[in-house]
Amino acid sequence: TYRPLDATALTAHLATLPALSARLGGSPESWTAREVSDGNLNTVFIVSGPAGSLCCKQSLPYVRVDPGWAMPLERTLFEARWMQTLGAAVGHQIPALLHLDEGLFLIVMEDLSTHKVLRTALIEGDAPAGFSARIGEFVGHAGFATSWRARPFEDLFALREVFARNLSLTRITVDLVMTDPYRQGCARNRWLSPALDSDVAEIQSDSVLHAGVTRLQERFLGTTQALLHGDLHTGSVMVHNEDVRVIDGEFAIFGPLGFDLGMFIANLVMNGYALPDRESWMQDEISLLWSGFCNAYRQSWDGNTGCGDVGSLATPEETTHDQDRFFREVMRDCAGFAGLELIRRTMGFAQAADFAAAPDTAWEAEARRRALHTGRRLIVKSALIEDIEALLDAL
Ligand code: SR1
Ligand code: MG
Repeated sequence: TYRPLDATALTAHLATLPALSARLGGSPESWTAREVSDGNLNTVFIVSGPAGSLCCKQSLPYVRVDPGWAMPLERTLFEARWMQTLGAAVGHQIPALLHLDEGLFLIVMEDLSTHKVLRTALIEGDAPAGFSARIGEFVGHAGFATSWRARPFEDLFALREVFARNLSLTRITVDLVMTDPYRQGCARNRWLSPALDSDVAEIQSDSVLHAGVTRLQERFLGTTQALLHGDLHTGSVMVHNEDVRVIDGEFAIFGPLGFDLGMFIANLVMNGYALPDRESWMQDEISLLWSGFCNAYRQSWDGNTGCGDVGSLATPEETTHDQDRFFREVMRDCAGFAGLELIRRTMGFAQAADFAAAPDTAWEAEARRRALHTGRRLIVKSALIEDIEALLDAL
């Protein structure tokens, strides 16, 4: 039966589970549980014992940072399904799932306390250069493995049905990312100061921009290219030297790959705008993300020996041509979704913490203004942004 677990109740619950108790070692009296909740939605505890530690994540019946906002509990079930679905393709890039309790809406996974949240590392200036290549590979391998190219379509359609039920969190994305910021008077919007009033007013009255946003809504809800992470910002990645892990797959949904890539890029861009001397570093990371993605996806495509059951009719030359067409389409989506993320993290409900790390308030206001204007440009011009050079020019 569901009940929110505090540290004491969680420890007592783990003591009833022999496999997890063995991982912790010793007796339950020797265990410690420390709350490390950091995201907007759930509670997270690290439980440590003499032999090891566990990360325990539980849904609350509301949004953790806004308890007046009711939220169904099912999200941890979708996160567990996301981990199970991706295990074969990218298991080394996500935490190991150790236990799922469907009644308590509790998942227990590998503790990554040796790692640091990428957003924190970026703000503190100690992110290991090149992490974006690993994220690109993750999106490429996971994206191919959950596409019609890699699986019999009967299996794929069954998987799509599972994630098509991830309604509550998809509603959050549709509202917070691609609707609210463009609505005048929406109570969930907020921005730094009156210095941005006129920039926000432009965003909310720009019919060319709104037509671009509508096209992206159509792409997000009408495309089933692959199973997305669905919330791939820099707070959903943990790094420790060369080890780069993607966490928090609770927003998983089938959609266009450019959604994940664009969201990640936008969060790099905001860090690059907020902190001094980051721009060439930021461009290098974005290039690595894109080449990592293309190489991984192309490699899986070239090496695909008929796991999917649709026979290829293409010659090698035609396949290369088809791949190039595919990557141009992903890049157009990527540019547009990066634009949506820039705008919503600057004036929407869930903002990027990077801005507050700017050297002073004038710098922060300018960084935010740049994010809004770049976001608009990316959305409006996305149809023309078909390769990495065009994307970097637009940034
Ligand atoms: C109410 S949830 C707000 C945001 O936090 C999550 O991480 C997603 O980015 C969501 O849009
Ligand atoms: Mg999250």
